[in-house]
Amino acid sequence: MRETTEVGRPGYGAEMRKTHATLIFIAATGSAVAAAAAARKRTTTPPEQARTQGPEPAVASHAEAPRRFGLKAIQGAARMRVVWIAMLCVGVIGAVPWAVSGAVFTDTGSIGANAFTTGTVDISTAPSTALVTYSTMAPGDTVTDDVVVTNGGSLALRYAITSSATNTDSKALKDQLTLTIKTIDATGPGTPCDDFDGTQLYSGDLDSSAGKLVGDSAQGSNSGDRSLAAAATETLCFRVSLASSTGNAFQNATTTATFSFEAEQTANN
Ligand SMILES: [Ca+2]
Ligand SMILES: [Ca+2]
Repeated sequence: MRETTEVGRPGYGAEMRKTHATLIFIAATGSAVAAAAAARKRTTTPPEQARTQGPEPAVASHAEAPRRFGLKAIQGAARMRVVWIAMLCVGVIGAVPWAVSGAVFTDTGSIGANAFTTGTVDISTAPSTALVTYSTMAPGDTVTDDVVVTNGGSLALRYAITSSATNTDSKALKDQLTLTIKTIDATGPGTPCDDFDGTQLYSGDLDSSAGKLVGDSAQGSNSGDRSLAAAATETLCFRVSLASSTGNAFQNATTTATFSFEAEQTANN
């Protein structure tokens, strides 16, 4: 009996180590509390069971007891795991109403029809051709006429006037002519240019040295540039004179000039 007992105890210990390892696994996966409870059950023998078992249990009894205790511990751990899973489910289910209640009413306001249209720069003159002409000019003659400059665009503009003159022969009449430009008459502007006493804007060769008569067509505000508000007009007076000193070499000579009014926007420029 003693030898059997001594042989049986190591076997009993091996079974218990297996059970203990199982409990540790259970505890690691679900519940440390379940593992502790299982351990207490494993190591504590109920008094009544101790009395009925007697001092020396048989080898078969020692082998059977750990299995029973192990099975109970596993069953206990399983129940605890079920409890934990149930608690998790309760937590998840409890969170669902919160997620659903996160929906809120929304609305969006909008402003449409935000349209943008660019303005226009539009300059024109009246007349648009043959502003000043003279067909039988003699030394000392003068011809004067007015031109109305109109801003037909929707933007304010500034403009410059340039000239390009050519001789139709080799006599260079253009260099014998003097062009003078003034603003509308100060005296009796209703009959423009007959008094020719407005502000002088230019006086020189018919085509100037660089073609520049009034202002500068280069972009930006330049000295002499004329300004016109949208839909505004102004009248200028052009006068061309043939010098009294013009010699016989210029008889039957012809020249033609083109005056250009070059406008640009005033805004941001
Ligand atoms: Ca006048
Ligand atoms: Ca300019």
